[in-house]
Amino acid sequence: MSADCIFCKIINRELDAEIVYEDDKAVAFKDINPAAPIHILIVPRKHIPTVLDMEKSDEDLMGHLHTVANEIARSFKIDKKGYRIVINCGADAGQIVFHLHLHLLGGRPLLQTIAKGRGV
Ligand code: DGP
Repeated sequence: MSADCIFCKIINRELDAEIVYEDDKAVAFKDINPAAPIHILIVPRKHIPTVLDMEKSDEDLMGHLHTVANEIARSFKIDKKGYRIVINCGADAGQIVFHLHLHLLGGRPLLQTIAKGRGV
């Protein structure tokens, strides 16, 4: 838990968000500024600022976050048509919230670019 982190506050129910999934290791909620019809953020309960800060002991956790993303893709019925999972790391990637998160994007054809943003 980091006192100033908005995602920690969402995890701890101090800030509202539309939570779509949670378990003992992860929480997932709708992005406040969706870039696609389905845009879900999957976050670990553990406060890890960026993917660069993950430790060897976080490897299972990172795998779990991907399993959760796949489960959510199935539940939102975008698994057959396809979806994108994005992790932004640092300023040049456009990371604005420094609590590690996966973006799950789908529900429309996504441009053939690795960039996030309005053009995903
Ligand atoms: P990134 O650029 O990877 O750090 O993306 C952070 C995302 O978090 C961005 O798409 C908008 C979203 N976001 C920021 N603040 C909030 C919030 O308070 N609630 C929710 N649900 N999403 C937020």
